[in-house]
Amino acid sequence: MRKLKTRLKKTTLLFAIVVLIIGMGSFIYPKYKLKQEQKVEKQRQEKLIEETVLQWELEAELNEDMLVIDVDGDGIKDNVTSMIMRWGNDGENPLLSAINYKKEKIGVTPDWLNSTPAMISMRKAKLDSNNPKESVVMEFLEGTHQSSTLFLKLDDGMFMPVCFVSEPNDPYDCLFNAIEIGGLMVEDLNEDGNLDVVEIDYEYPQAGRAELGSKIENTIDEVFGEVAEAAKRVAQQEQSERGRRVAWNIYSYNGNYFEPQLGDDYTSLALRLVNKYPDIMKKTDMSQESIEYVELSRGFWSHKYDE
Ligand SMILES: [Ca+2]
Ligand SMILES: [Ca+2]
Repeated sequence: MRKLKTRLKKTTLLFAIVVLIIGMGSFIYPKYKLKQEQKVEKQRQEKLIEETVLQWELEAELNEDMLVIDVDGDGIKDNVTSMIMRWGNDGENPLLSAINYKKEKIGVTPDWLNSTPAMISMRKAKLDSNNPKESVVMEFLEGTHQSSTLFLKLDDGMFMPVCFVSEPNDPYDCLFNAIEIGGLMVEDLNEDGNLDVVEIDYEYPQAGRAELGSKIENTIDEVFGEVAEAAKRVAQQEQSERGRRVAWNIYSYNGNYFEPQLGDDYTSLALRLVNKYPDIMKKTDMSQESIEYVELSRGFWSHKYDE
Protein backbone atom coordinates (compact mmCIF):
# COMPACT_ATOMS: atom_id res chain seq x y z
CA MET A 1 0.00 0.00 0.00
CA ARG A 2 2.76 2.39 0.98
CA LYS A 3 4.60 1.44 -2.20
CA LEU A 4 1.51 2.27 -4.25
CA LYS A 5 1.20 5.62 -2.50
CA THR A 6 4.82 6.48 -3.17
CA ARG A 7 4.43 5.54 -6.83
CA LEU A 8 1.29 7.65 -7.07
CA LYS A 9 3.13 10.56 -5.49
CA LYS A 10 5.98 10.15 -7.96
CA THR A 11 3.57 9.97 -10.91
CA THR A 12 1.75 13.10 -9.77
CA LEU A 13 5.04 14.92 -9.37
CA LEU A 14 6.18 13.80 -12.81
CA PHE A 15 2.88 14.85 -14.27
CA ALA A 16 3.16 18.25 -12.61
CA ILE A 17 6.67 18.68 -14.00
CA VAL A 18 5.52 17.74 -17.50
CA VAL A 19 2.59 20.18 -17.28
CA LEU A 20 4.96 22.86 -16.05
CA ILE A 21 7.40 22.24 -18.92
CA ILE A 22 4.61 22.26 -21.51
CA GLY A 23 3.18 25.38 -19.89
CA MET A 24 6.52 27.14 -19.94
CA GLY A 25 7.14 25.96 -23.48
CA SER A 26 3.83 27.27 -24.72
CA PHE A 27 4.68 30.59 -23.07
CA ILE A 28 8.26 30.81 -24.29
CA TYR A 29 7.79 29.34 -27.77
CA PRO A 30 5.53 32.10 -29.20
CA LYS A 31 7.99 34.68 -27.91
CA TYR A 32 10.85 32.78 -29.53
CA LYS A 33 8.88 32.44 -32.76
CA LEU A 34 8.06 36.17 -32.79
CA LYS A 35 11.71 37.01 -32.26
CA GLN A 36 12.70 34.70 -35.12
CA GLU A 37 10.07 36.29 -37.36
CA GLN A 38 11.26 39.77 -36.43
CA LYS A 39 14.81 38.74 -37.21
CA VAL A 40 13.82 37.42 -40.65
CA GLU A 41 11.76 40.57 -41.35
CA LYS A 42 14.68 42.78 -40.30
CA GLN A 43 17.01 40.85 -42.64
CA ARG A 44 14.44 41.19 -45.43
CA GLN A 45 14.22 44.98 -44.88
CA GLU A 46 18.00 45.32 -44.78
CA LYS A 47 18.32 43.41 -48.03
CA LEU A 48 15.59 45.55 -49.63
CA ILE A 49 17.33 48.76 -48.49
CA GLU A 50 20.71 47.54 -49.71
CA GLU A 51 19.38 46.49 -53.12
CA THR A 52 17.25 49.62 -53.62
CA VAL A 53 20.05 52.02 -52.64
CA LEU A 54 22.59 50.17 -54.81
CA GLN A 55 20.26 50.32 -57.81
CA TRP A 56 19.63 54.05 -57.23
CA GLU A 57 23.34 54.75 -56.91
CA LEU A 58 24.02 53.05 -60.22
CA GLU A 59 21.18 55.06 -61.81
CA ALA A 60 22.44 58.32 -60.26
CA GLU A 61 25.86 57.78 -61.81
CA LEU A 62 24.21 58.02 -65.22
CA ASN A 63 21.62 60.70 -64.39
CA GLU A 64 22.70 64.14 -63.23
CA ASP A 65 19.11 64.93 -62.17
CA MET A 66 19.26 62.36 -59.36
CA LEU A 67 20.93 62.22 -55.92
CA VAL A 68 21.03 59.36 -53.41
CA ILE A 69 21.34 60.98 -49.97
CA ASP A 70 19.67 60.85 -46.55
CA VAL A 71 17.35 63.87 -46.69
CA ASP A 72 15.24 63.04 -43.62
CA GLY A 73 18.15 61.99 -41.40
CA ASP A 74 16.81 58.50 -40.51
CA GLY A 75 20.14 56.89 -41.45
CA ILE A 76 18.84 55.42 -44.72
CA LYS A 77 19.60 56.96 -48.10
CA ASP A 78 16.69 58.37 -50.09
CA ASN A 79 16.19 59.16 -53.77
CA VAL A 80 16.00 62.86 -54.75
CA THR A 81 15.13 63.59 -58.37
CA SER A 82 14.74 66.92 -60.12
CA MET A 83 11.40 66.52 -61.87
CA ILE A 84 12.02 69.73 -63.86
CA MET A 85 15.27 68.31 -65.20
CA ARG A 86 13.67 64.97 -66.00
CA TRP A 87 10.25 65.98 -67.34
CA GLY A 88 10.69 69.60 -68.44
CA ASN A 89 10.26 73.15 -67.23
CA ASP A 90 6.53 73.53 -67.98
CA GLY A 91 5.52 74.94 -64.59
CA GLU A 92 3.82 71.67 -63.59
CA ASN A 93 6.80 69.62 -62.47
CA PRO A 94 8.28 70.26 -59.03
CA LEU A 95 11.94 71.23 -58.85
CA LEU A 96 12.65 68.29 -56.51
CA SER A 97 10.82 65.20 -55.33
CA ALA A 98 12.13 62.62 -52.83
CA ILE A 99 11.14 59.03 -52.06
CA ASN A 100 12.37 56.61 -49.40
CA TYR A 101 13.44 52.98 -49.99
CA LYS A 102 9.78 51.89 -49.65
CA LYS A 103 9.06 54.19 -52.65
CA GLU A 104 6.94 56.43 -50.40
CA LYS A 105 7.01 60.14 -51.29
CA ILE A 106 8.72 61.97 -48.42
CA GLY A 107 9.21 65.48 -49.82
CA VAL A 108 8.56 67.90 -52.65
CA THR A 109 9.47 71.53 -53.42
CA PRO A 110 6.77 74.26 -53.21
CA ASP A 111 5.03 75.32 -56.45
CA TRP A 112 6.74 78.73 -56.51
CA LEU A 113 9.98 76.93 -57.40
CA ASN A 114 8.44 75.15 -60.42
CA SER A 115 10.18 77.49 -62.85
CA THR A 116 13.95 77.82 -62.65
CA PRO A 117 16.81 78.55 -65.07
CA ALA A 118 18.77 75.69 -66.64
CA MET A 119 20.43 73.47 -64.04
CA ILE A 120 24.18 72.98 -64.19
CA SER A 121 24.68 70.59 -61.30
CA MET A 122 23.11 69.02 -58.25
CA ARG A 123 25.03 67.78 -55.20
CA LYS A 124 24.68 67.28 -51.47
CA ALA A 125 25.79 69.40 -48.52
CA LYS A 126 25.62 69.19 -44.75
CA LEU A 127 24.31 72.53 -43.44
CA ASP A 128 24.91 71.52 -39.83
CA SER A 129 27.44 68.76 -39.11
CA ASN A 130 25.52 67.78 -35.92
CA ASN A 131 22.32 67.09 -37.86
CA PRO A 132 22.19 63.78 -39.78
CA LYS A 133 20.00 65.35 -42.53
CA GLU A 134 21.72 65.93 -45.86
CA SER A 135 20.67 68.89 -48.02
CA VAL A 136 20.60 69.53 -51.76
CA VAL A 137 22.70 72.18 -53.52
CA MET A 138 21.57 73.11 -57.05
CA GLU A 139 23.51 75.38 -59.39
CA PHE A 140 21.79 77.17 -62.29
CA LEU A 141 23.07 79.09 -65.29
CA GLU A 142 22.46 82.86 -65.12
CA GLY A 143 23.51 85.70 -67.43
CA THR A 144 26.44 85.01 -69.74
CA HIS A 145 28.79 82.97 -67.57
CA GLN A 146 27.38 83.60 -64.11
CA SER A 147 25.59 81.05 -61.99
CA SER A 148 23.20 81.03 -59.07
CA THR A 149 22.99 78.44 -56.32
CA LEU A 150 20.03 77.24 -54.29
CA PHE A 151 20.24 75.25 -51.02
CA LEU A 152 17.25 73.08 -50.12
CA LYS A 153 16.48 71.10 -46.98
CA LEU A 154 13.62 68.77 -46.09
CA ASP A 155 11.26 69.95 -43.33
CA ASP A 156 7.85 68.35 -42.65
CA GLY A 157 7.50 66.84 -46.12
CA MET A 158 8.61 69.98 -48.00
CA PHE A 159 11.94 70.82 -49.61
CA MET A 160 12.32 74.46 -48.59
CA PRO A 161 15.05 76.81 -49.84
CA VAL A 162 17.59 77.91 -47.25
CA CYS A 163 17.78 81.64 -48.00
CA PHE A 164 19.87 84.61 -46.89
CA VAL A 165 16.87 86.28 -45.23
CA SER A 166 14.73 84.76 -42.47
CA GLU A 167 11.45 85.31 -44.36
CA PRO A 168 11.96 85.05 -48.13
CA ASN A 169 9.50 86.73 -50.51
CA ASP A 170 10.67 85.16 -53.76
CA PRO A 171 13.37 82.80 -55.13
CA TYR A 172 15.83 85.70 -55.47
CA ASP A 173 16.02 85.93 -51.67
CA CYS A 174 17.46 82.42 -51.82
CA LEU A 175 19.79 82.41 -54.85
CA PHE A 176 23.49 82.92 -54.15
CA ASN A 177 25.43 84.45 -57.04
CA ALA A 178 28.73 83.39 -58.52
CA ILE A 179 30.57 85.35 -61.18
CA GLU A 180 31.56 82.11 -62.87
CA ILE A 181 30.20 78.58 -62.91
CA GLY A 182 31.31 76.66 -59.82
CA GLY A 183 32.55 79.92 -58.29
CA LEU A 184 30.47 79.91 -55.12
CA MET A 185 32.57 78.86 -52.15
CA VAL A 186 30.75 76.44 -49.82
CA GLU A 187 32.62 75.25 -46.73
CA ASP A 188 32.76 75.53 -42.95
CA LEU A 189 35.39 78.27 -42.68
CA ASN A 190 35.55 78.56 -38.88
CA GLU A 191 34.93 74.85 -38.19
CA ASP A 192 31.96 75.51 -35.88
CA GLY A 193 29.87 72.80 -37.60
CA ASN A 194 27.74 75.28 -39.57
CA LEU A 195 28.26 75.72 -43.28
CA ASP A 196 29.50 79.07 -44.60
CA VAL A 197 28.92 80.42 -48.10
CA VAL A 198 31.14 82.99 -49.81
CA GLU A 199 30.08 84.94 -52.89
CA ILE A 200 33.33 85.54 -54.71
CA ASP A 201 33.88 88.48 -57.05
CA TYR A 202 36.98 90.16 -58.45
CA GLU A 203 38.74 93.44 -57.99
CA TYR A 204 39.38 95.43 -61.16
CA PRO A 205 42.58 97.42 -60.67
CA GLN A 206 42.26 99.02 -64.12
CA ALA A 207 38.55 99.74 -63.65
CA GLY A 208 37.08 102.23 -66.10
CA ARG A 209 40.10 102.51 -68.37
CA ALA A 210 39.19 100.01 -71.10
CA GLU A 211 38.02 101.42 -74.46
CA LEU A 212 35.15 99.57 -76.11
CA GLY A 213 35.28 101.22 -79.55
CA SER A 214 32.32 102.72 -81.41
CA LYS A 215 31.23 99.47 -83.08
CA ILE A 216 30.67 97.68 -79.75
CA GLU A 217 29.12 100.81 -78.21
CA ASN A 218 26.58 101.05 -81.06
CA THR A 219 25.66 97.37 -80.68
CA ILE A 220 25.14 97.84 -76.93
CA ASP A 221 22.91 100.90 -77.62
CA GLU A 222 20.75 98.79 -79.92
CA VAL A 223 20.52 95.74 -77.65
CA PHE A 224 20.21 97.35 -74.23
CA GLY A 225 18.22 100.55 -74.94
CA GLU A 226 17.48 102.26 -71.63
CA VAL A 227 20.17 100.42 -69.70
CA ALA A 228 22.84 100.87 -72.42
CA GLU A 229 25.06 103.15 -70.31
CA ALA A 230 25.18 100.64 -67.46
CA ALA A 231 25.75 97.84 -69.99
CA LYS A 232 28.71 99.73 -71.44
CA ARG A 233 30.30 100.06 -68.03
CA VAL A 234 29.73 96.36 -67.38
CA ALA A 235 31.29 95.54 -70.77
CA GLN A 236 34.27 97.80 -69.93
CA GLN A 237 34.67 95.96 -66.66
CA GLU A 238 34.59 92.61 -68.38
CA GLN A 239 37.29 93.80 -70.79
CA SER A 240 39.54 95.14 -68.07
CA GLU A 241 41.95 92.81 -66.41
CA ARG A 242 40.82 91.04 -63.25
CA GLY A 243 42.84 91.41 -60.10
CA ARG A 244 42.54 89.21 -57.03
CA ARG A 245 39.44 87.30 -55.98
CA VAL A 246 37.31 89.10 -53.39
CA ALA A 247 35.20 87.67 -50.57
CA TRP A 248 32.26 89.86 -51.62
CA ASN A 249 29.60 88.45 -49.24
CA ILE A 250 29.93 85.83 -46.50
CA TYR A 251 26.94 84.01 -45.00
CA SER A 252 26.77 81.48 -42.17
CA TYR A 253 24.05 78.90 -41.57
CA ASN A 254 22.40 79.64 -38.21
CA GLY A 255 20.12 76.58 -38.00
CA ASN A 256 17.39 78.40 -39.92
CA TYR A 257 18.90 80.42 -42.78
CA PHE A 258 22.22 81.75 -44.11
CA GLU A 259 22.83 84.86 -42.05
CA PRO A 260 24.86 87.62 -43.78
CA GLN A 261 28.10 88.18 -41.87
CA LEU A 262 28.82 91.86 -41.28
CA GLY A 263 31.39 93.95 -39.41
CA ASP A 264 33.67 91.94 -37.12
CA ASP A 265 31.93 88.65 -38.05
CA TYR A 266 32.76 89.29 -41.72
CA THR A 267 36.35 90.27 -40.90
CA SER A 268 36.96 87.19 -38.74
CA LEU A 269 35.71 84.77 -41.43
CA ALA A 270 37.37 86.71 -44.28
CA LEU A 271 40.73 86.53 -42.49
CA ARG A 272 40.44 82.74 -42.23
CA LEU A 273 39.67 82.65 -45.93
CA VAL A 274 42.64 84.87 -46.82
CA ASN A 275 44.92 82.67 -44.69
CA LYS A 276 43.74 79.56 -46.49
CA TYR A 277 43.62 81.04 -50.00
CA PRO A 278 46.25 83.83 -50.30
CA ASP A 279 44.86 84.99 -53.68
CA ILE A 280 41.61 86.10 -52.01
CA MET A 281 41.25 89.59 -50.53
CA LYS A 282 38.76 91.16 -48.12
CA LYS A 283 36.08 93.42 -49.61
CA THR A 284 37.19 96.12 -47.18
CA ASP A 285 40.65 96.13 -48.83
CA MET A 286 39.29 96.97 -52.30
CA SER A 287 39.55 100.43 -53.86
CA GLN A 288 36.33 102.45 -53.88
CA GLU A 289 36.38 102.46 -57.70
CA SER A 290 36.63 98.67 -57.80
CA ILE A 291 33.78 98.30 -55.28
CA GLU A 292 31.55 100.59 -57.36
CA TYR A 293 32.28 98.54 -60.47
CA VAL A 294 31.36 95.26 -58.82
CA GLU A 295 28.19 96.79 -57.34
CA LEU A 296 27.20 98.09 -60.76
CA SER A 297 27.73 94.72 -62.42
CA ARG A 298 25.86 92.74 -59.76
CA GLY A 299 23.00 95.27 -59.81
CA PHE A 300 22.96 95.15 -63.61
CA TRP A 301 22.50 91.38 -63.76
CA SER A 302 19.85 91.36 -61.04
CA HIS A 303 18.08 94.17 -62.97
CA LYS A 304 18.09 91.83 -65.98
CA TYR A 305 16.57 89.06 -63.81
CA ASP A 306 13.68 91.35 -62.83
CA GLU A 307 12.62 91.98 -66.42
CA1 LIG B 1 16.38 58.74 -45.17
CA1 LIG C 1 30.94 77.86 -39.97
